[in-house]
Amino acid sequence: MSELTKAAVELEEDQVLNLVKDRLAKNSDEGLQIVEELREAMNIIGKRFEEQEYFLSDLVFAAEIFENAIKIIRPYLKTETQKLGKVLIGTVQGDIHDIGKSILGSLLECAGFEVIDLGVDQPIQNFIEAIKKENPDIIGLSTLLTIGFDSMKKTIEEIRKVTEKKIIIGGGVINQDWCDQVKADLWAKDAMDGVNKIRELLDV
Ligand code: B12
Repeated sequence: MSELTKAAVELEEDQVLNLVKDRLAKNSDEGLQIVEELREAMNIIGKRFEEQEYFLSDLVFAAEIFENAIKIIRPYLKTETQKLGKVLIGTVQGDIHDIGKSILGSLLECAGFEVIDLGVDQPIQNFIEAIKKENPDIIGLSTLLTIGFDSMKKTIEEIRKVTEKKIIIGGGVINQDWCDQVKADLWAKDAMDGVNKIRELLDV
């Protein structure tokens, strides 16, 4: 486990933010690697929560640390200036997990996509209205909760009635089996994989 992952798991905010700043000062290309190490910490924190070693308040604090770290990292992620296409993203209704989806949004923007981020806990109707208004090239849905399955499935069913644009999904619990069952077009294991798959799909 890296020093950064360890500090994040221990919820040592000052140490995490200082390590992030130091590493970026030494090597400005490390942004993605740092995100990955923080994500590893989140997985460990999630396991500790499951084992009742950490409480909900710890998850809230962990999320705050992660978000503050991302604020420092964001300017270091490479930004392309061309517009490759428009991506609509959001977390489905019933789920308030935000961090993974927002990282996807940041990486897409850095890669040169226009991103419309609806936010979390989004009712189907909000997706439908945004699709009609924005006419995105692709739609990305996120959930981290097992109980997000039904919500995601229904959201996809309704989106299919108004557009033929492709739907990509992601979030902690999602795998190929889940993707097949909710009838999404494809899934991504992490945000970078998502960006690559979206590029492939749109041929850009
Ligand atoms: C932080 C956190 C919270 C924070 C979220 C704060 C925020 N602003 O987002 C708070 C405290 C609010 C929270 C609440 C809850 N949480 Co929570 N949470 C977590 C935790 C520790 C980390 C999640 C995270 O941010 N990970 C880091 C990011 C970067 O990773 P990621 O989300 O997977 O995203 C990456 C990829 O999946 C992908 N991706 C994500 N979305 C998308 C979308 C697309 C289109 C694509 C292509 C890719 C993509 O890209 C990202 C970057 O690579 C996880 C543990 C874990 N292992 O994930 C539990 C976890 C997800 N939570 C869990 C639970 C149970 C809850 C609560 C129900 C707890 C409660 N009793 O109230 C509530 C849910 C409330 C609700 N209705 O949503 C469980 C879910 C279990 C399950 N399978 O259903 C987990 C797994 C913890 C556990 N092991 O028990 N949580």
